[in-house]
Amino acid sequence: MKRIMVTGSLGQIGSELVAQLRTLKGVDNVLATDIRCPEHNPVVAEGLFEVLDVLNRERMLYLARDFQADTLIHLASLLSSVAEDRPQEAWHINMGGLVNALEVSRELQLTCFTPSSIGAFGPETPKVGTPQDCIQRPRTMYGITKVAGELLCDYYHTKYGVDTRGVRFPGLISHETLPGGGTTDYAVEIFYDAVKSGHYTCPLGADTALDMMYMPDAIAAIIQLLEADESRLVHRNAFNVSAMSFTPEDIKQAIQQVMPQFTMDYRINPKLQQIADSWPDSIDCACARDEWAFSPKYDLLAMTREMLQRLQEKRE
Ligand code: AKB
Repeated sequence: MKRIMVTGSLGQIGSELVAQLRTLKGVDNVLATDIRCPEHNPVVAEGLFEVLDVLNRERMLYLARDFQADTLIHLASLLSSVAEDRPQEAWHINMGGLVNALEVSRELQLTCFTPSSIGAFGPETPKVGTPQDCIQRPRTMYGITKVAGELLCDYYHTKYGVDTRGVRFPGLISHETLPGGGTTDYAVEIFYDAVKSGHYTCPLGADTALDMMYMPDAIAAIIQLLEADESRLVHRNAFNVSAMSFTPEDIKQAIQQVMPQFTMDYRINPKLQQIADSWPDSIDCACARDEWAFSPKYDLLAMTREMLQRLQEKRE
């Protein structure tokens, strides 16, 4: 991985990934792209940037060829909650963007990384210790596009030899860029509200367990998988990755260990609750550990301490 082009680079993952890749690989070796302009994101705007609608395959091909990319990291996609509100648009963007990324990768022989999600699982999936390979059958449009995407990435590898790689991300928590339109967004919002007002109203029930990961571990996982020896990869796409599984009650208690005055109440959002209830409680990451040494560093308390400290520093 020497010259990397990133789609959706102004999103939650992209803004931190681009910064880290520029540090590791050099500013001129990372081309950030997004459908929006980067003026509100000085970190991404500091290096090479091009506006790109991922549905425009010709422009994606032109930019990748012109930049002489060897790796394409395709992040642009609608998340689970917003995809339930606009299912046809979600299908169009999530699948159309991915097909274009895979076609460009095929034509230019690029390594192609794209994330799947715990949303690729459904109510029939084993809920605890969810295996890498098991029944999926999601009930959300987001999940349907993620399962189809996983299969498509496998297909492009076996049919055309494209070096496709990917993970199933859990909810990602970060203090840099807010997520938008996800079911796990509550686990980010709670920190912002804790620092701002000392109180949070949670849209999910107290005992709704979901997998989560702190952003530095997510960024490390992407880079580690992209640099993993191809001969060790049995799965390639859609590796289960997670660093912790917690409920709203667990995260409340973790915040109270640092901020004893923090309070939380509940106003359940039925749409989000239904989506969350159809996802696993905790997934099994043995394949990621065995095939490319996935090993996240942050647990709930370490992440909570750092999130609160960073957000407090930003307010000062
Ligand atoms: C979402 O909630 O939609 C995402 C995800 C788990 O894929 N954060």
